Amino acid sequence: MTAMFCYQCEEAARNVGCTVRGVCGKSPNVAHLQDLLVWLLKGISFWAVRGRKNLGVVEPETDLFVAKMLFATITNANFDPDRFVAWIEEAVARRDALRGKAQARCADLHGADACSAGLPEHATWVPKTYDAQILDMKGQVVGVMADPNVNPDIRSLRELLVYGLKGMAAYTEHAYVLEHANDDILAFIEEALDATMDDSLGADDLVAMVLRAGEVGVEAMRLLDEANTSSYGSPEPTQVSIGVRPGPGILISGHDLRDLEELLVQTEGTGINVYTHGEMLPANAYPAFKKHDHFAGNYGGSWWHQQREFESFGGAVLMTTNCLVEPKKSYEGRLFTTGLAGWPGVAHIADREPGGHKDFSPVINAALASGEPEALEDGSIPIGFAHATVMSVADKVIDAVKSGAIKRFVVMAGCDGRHKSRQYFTDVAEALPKDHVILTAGCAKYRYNKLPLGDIGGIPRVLDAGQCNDSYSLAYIALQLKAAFGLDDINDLPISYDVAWYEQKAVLVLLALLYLGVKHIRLGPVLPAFLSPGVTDVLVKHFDIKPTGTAVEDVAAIAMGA
Ligand code: SF4
Ligand code: SF3
Repeated sequence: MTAMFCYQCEEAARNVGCTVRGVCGKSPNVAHLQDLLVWLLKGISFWAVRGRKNLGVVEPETDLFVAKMLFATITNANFDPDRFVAWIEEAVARRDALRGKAQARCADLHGADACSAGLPEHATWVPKTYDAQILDMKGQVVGVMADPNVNPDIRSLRELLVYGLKGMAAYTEHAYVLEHANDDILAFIEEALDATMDDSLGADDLVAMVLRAGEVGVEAMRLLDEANTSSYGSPEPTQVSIGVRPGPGILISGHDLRDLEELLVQTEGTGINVYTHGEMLPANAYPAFKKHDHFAGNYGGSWWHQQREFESFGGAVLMTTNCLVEPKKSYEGRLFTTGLAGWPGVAHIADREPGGHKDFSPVINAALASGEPEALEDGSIPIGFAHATVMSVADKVIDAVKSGAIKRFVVMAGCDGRHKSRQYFTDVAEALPKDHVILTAGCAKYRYNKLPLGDIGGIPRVLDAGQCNDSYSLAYIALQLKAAFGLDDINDLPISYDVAWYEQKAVLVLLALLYLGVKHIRLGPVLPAFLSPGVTDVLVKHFDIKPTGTAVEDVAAIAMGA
């Protein structure tokens, strides 16, 4: 197997790139297949953009397929080469169906010769066979470093855009699963993918496209927020149990709320308790889920603790999305994936048919045949501070700010990860002055959500808005406070940003914040490897982005309003 190159997440080896095997566990084979799939998605986009703009040819199912496939290549979602081979075959078939329609329409309008000249390879390439090794070889020459002569800043901006689009695709796919659609988002994803293959675009054009990705990203997050809250109600302040109950259990992780809904219905009356893990924790605050008596609370911490915690859980485990870690033999037989998640050899629950539901009976049977969860801790933690809750006490919050009881908010949203340096976020949370309130979303919260940080006049000092998928709440709260205080500039709010990143949804959240004009963001534990020195300079110059420093220095600066 020859070298791979991937630097899309915070764990990129040596903060340069993974070249032997992903730190995440991604094999070179899967890395090459993912590179080939993304390249083919650019080929689909080539035809989708031209079909949509000039020819009246639109294939909505293929547009959604592009988003799903970008989501499938997000860090820690899918490691199964067989699934990628099948998706590559589907990508070629969809691209060529779109190409056929677009070229036929073009020929009608302009003559056949005008529609088949000068086509780029990604718009036309077809493999001789769908053999994994053949596809692997092609993947090796179409990845990030395929053309060594590309200007490093151009490469950096193209990849920044692709990773932001992966995050956007994930949010959008979640909304579509709940039957909330905005085809303009899918059209933008294709327009931007197509732009990454356009050599006529310079750095300024790509910076503009990156900021548009932030703008469309806000809409994608709003759409998902609407999908979640209209389906399951607005999250409400909730004390979630972190202990265990007697009896068999299913642990559900990832971000897909519809999977949880169907699992809760199908486990009703079976004697099985359903617990959340990692990013599913915020589901405990939704009225539609809380009404199930066997919805038992949260078990364990963030994604990277899963090998130890899935083992001690003892029951069946269902991963609905990222972040999946290589399973240990001790629980591999009771682990299931569904949706776009996958690991070779791990049982996969098939998608629902239109109008139907998934069949979780294999998960239920595995739970009934397995042991009971071993308690890791007990007590409860507060969650459910999404925008509706926070804005329902807006007067109290505004009064607290005006009276000085709350001096500052610190947005500490984002991801968690394995690096020891992430202790920084725990240290910051502990050291912040007692009149500072943390606003969080995403699994970054596990670095401090069990600390006794107290409250300010009944307002908890950690306001947990939910999953990384709920980051919209934080932007919404900031915009509402800006209006309430009559400010022109969002940066005049008493809010500091100390964001933890790991995967590509956090990249999209960052782009959304930049689009909203937020400056002075601290980003850690390290700046992304895919930012070239030139692109980093642009971000520093225009947005004053900076890497996290030491906890002591940063807390001192935050307390001074920086
Ligand atoms: Fe490395 Fe992250 Fe890519 Fe995995 S996703 S191969 S850890 S850069
Ligand atoms: Fe975490 Fe994988 Fe959602 Fe990125 S890192 S927040 S799960």
